[in-house]
Amino acid sequence: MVLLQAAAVLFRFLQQIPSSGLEQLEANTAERPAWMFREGIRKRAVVSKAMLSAGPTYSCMGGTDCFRDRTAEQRSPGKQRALMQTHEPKSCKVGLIGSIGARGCHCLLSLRSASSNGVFGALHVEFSQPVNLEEVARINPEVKAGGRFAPKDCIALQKVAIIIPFRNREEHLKYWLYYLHPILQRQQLDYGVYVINQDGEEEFNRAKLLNIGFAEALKEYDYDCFVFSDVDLIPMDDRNTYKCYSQPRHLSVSMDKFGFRLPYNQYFGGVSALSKEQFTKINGFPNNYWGWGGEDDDIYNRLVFKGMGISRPDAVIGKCRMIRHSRDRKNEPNPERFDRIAHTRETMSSDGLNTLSYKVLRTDKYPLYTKITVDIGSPNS
Ligand SMILES: [Mn+2]
Repeated sequence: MVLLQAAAVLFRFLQQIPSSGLEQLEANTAERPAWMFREGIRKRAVVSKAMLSAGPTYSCMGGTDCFRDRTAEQRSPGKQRALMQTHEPKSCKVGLIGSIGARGCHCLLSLRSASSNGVFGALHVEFSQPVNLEEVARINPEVKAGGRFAPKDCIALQKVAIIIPFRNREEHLKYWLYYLHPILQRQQLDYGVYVINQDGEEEFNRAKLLNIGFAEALKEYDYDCFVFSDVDLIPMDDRNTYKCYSQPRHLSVSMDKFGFRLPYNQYFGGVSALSKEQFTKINGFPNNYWGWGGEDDDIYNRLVFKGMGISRPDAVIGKCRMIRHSRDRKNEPNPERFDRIAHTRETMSSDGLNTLSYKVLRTDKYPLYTKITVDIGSPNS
């Protein structure tokens, strides 16, 4: 059904493309792999000299629809290159035809890095070498203090706060920063990285830390999308966009830990993305899941009870690695979790954003992330 709708959109889209060297795209649409329906429209095509000399163009129609042809950004004529055109409604004004550098159209996934380093898709992810954060900062000069980034040559489609619940996992965080900053920049997101550090020795409370991240990030910037990520999960494909969708998004669908498949259909743990609206609609996440487990199922229940469904990438794009670790001290399986999950419907309106209380102890702006250390109380407070 979704595929049919996507095909219909694609058909309408192709009807409107001006004849600017895109015949190849049109001629070969049948060969397009399924993932192309997910983020704009891309395909492999031979880039001709004519296409290169034409330069990158924006084509805007009727004042609302914008197509950006990035073909000419590819530097090597005659080679098989990714070719992309994307339909961005309501993002352009009439007559906006510019070159790269003009802040005209909204951002699309960039192919420039793909053409220069040959990587766009599957990524090699491993954890054998230690990471030096100064080096990571050096190779990511565009990332600003506190782990903020916005693309220079276009307007990002979404402002994304990435929230990482945290305690005593410095080594994992280094790997996360090392891998994710380049990916997120290639995805052309206007983003910030927030590490919410639980102070003290109480049982870990992942979901409450995520609520705090939502609240604190919004105090700093007008974010419209929130990606909630465990510190030890690294995507293995940069087409897995860390952004929000019309339905809440589950991103870590294909973890090595689970043999690259979902452990169960309702699984919503690991990495997820909710828009500001989706998050507030469910009153945020539960505040009283102390210790390991259950909070992700409670969140899933909340989404379902509010009539939402889960959006996911496919099992290839959704591949990710978890850094191997032993169970943390003070994060024992929560024995109350089964009972709590069974009562989400009754508890969700009185446990969440509207009952969130905590105290910020300190905020540190590091070059690659913002660390907010919080006192979140204890189970019986
Ligand atoms: Mn883990």
